[in-house]
Amino acid sequence: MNMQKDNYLWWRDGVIYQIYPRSFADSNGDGIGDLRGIIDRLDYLAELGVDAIWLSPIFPSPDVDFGYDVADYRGIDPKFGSMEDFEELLAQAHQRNLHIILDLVLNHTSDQHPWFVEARQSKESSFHDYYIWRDPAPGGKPPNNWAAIFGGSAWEYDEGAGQYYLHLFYKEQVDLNWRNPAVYQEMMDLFRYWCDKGVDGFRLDVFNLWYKHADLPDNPRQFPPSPPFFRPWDQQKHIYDYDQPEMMPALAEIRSILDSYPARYAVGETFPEDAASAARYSQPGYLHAAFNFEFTHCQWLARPFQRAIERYEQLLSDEQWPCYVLGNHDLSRPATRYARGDEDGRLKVAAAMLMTLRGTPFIYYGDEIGQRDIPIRKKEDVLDPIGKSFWPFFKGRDGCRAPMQWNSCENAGFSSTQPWLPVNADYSTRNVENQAGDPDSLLTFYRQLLTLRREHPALHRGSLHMLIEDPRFVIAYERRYEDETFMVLLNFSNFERALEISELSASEWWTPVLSNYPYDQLVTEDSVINLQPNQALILIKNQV
Ligand code: TEU
Ligand code: CA
Repeated sequence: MNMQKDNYLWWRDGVIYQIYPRSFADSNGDGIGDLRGIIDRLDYLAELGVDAIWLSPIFPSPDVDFGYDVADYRGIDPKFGSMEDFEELLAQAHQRNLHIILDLVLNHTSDQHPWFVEARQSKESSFHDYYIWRDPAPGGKPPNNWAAIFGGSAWEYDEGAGQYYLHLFYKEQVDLNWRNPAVYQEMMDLFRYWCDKGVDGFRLDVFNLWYKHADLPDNPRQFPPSPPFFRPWDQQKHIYDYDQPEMMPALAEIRSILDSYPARYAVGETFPEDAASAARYSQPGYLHAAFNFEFTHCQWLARPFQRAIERYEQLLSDEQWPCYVLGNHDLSRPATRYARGDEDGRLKVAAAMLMTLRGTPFIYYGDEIGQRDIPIRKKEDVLDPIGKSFWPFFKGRDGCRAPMQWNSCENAGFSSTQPWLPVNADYSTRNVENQAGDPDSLLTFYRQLLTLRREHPALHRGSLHMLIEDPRFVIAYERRYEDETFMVLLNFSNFERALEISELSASEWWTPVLSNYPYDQLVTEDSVINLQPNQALILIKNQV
């Protein structure tokens, strides 16, 4: 690993890699990825040049929503390994300067969590008030009109308690009552528990849903419904079921707990995704960052991407830090959205952009080799519960969760047995081993980008100036820090595009430092650069 500049801060200046643990590497041949598998691949991640690993949930879970239904916030699911394995992962990661981020799902617990098992026994149970219960409305109906994000009503009647409980996702994912001081305290203690173990940061699942309006009023109707239109959820204005003001002090307290340890980090997932509310929750004193998902909705055109960057930069104050993603475990992979056939040109442009913008970039496992979604053909094959319920309107999220393609051996080197989800059929050619040995591969380009970014504060810390106001094909910007300036040129089109440097930038000389095409010439003020189809070109300003 390269020497780091003195005030390099891992979560601000570095790059974060998301692992979906079921699908990364299986060490014991049960078809499910595990912590030992990750330990075995730490050298790969260190070589790639990332600074941190976000692990999708590894806590004990009955897997109704594959880990996003947690039955014990302080344990490790045996299918992933033991607490000793986790401690070893932490130690081995730290040895390589890799930080570990856990995914905390604190809006809801599994219905198998001991708190809920107790809570549903009766109204008198001391855990009853850990969750949100109401008596049936007249006629036995649900207490209000709220809808679940995963379909149907947000209320489920429970015989044992003789009341309805609230669930904004599946009925097996029961919403916690954050207004109960005991729940609140549990959560604050949980942050301390994992920080004391040496965990470096947290990704907070749907955190803006933690607080609901205390009186649970009906939501007004939304007409016409919002996309994707077919759920009761889409037919309401969500005034009372999330984004309540009590969120802010809770985040402030979490922040002060994290700040009592060195260099801890919290990144939040707002749902529904909304750049403005993400910006509000990541103000100084609250979360370090909140995901901006706008890129994941952009068509492959220069203008929408540049607009997304500009909007975001405007939303954030100078003390705030952007946080970009191209994909995650809920979304179709960028390769499936952007790439044409088996070609990776566009993915190189996307990578160059992500790695040279202001802010913390996230890489979802497998995107560095351009993994494509696996096809989902039949309802019987679907494992993701929302794919089953919403078939055929939505086929679920299995497509982006297929095993990591390590090599051309059977099961792509992921496992010695048949994996829990099929490996993509292209694994015999598209895999880490092949790309690591290929100077023109996407993986090699990612490695080069990460090295360059780490070595130059201008690329991670510098200011950002757009050079073309209303781009049709090419996004061009400068990154500057102290006496260093870079120019980044990204050709989003599939054709050659000529750029006159004098029109872009002051009269200086530029030296190309990285591109996905061969380059040799120095660029002078009167040069015309012919960008090749989907070329990304990074240049550095010569010192005079
Ligand atoms: O996601 C929030 C969420 O509900 C959406 O991202 C949803 O998965 C998507 O719109 C479906 O198309 C978080 C987690 O990332 C997700 O994996 C969990 O299922 C969900 O919360 C519940 O914990
Ligand atoms: Ca395993």
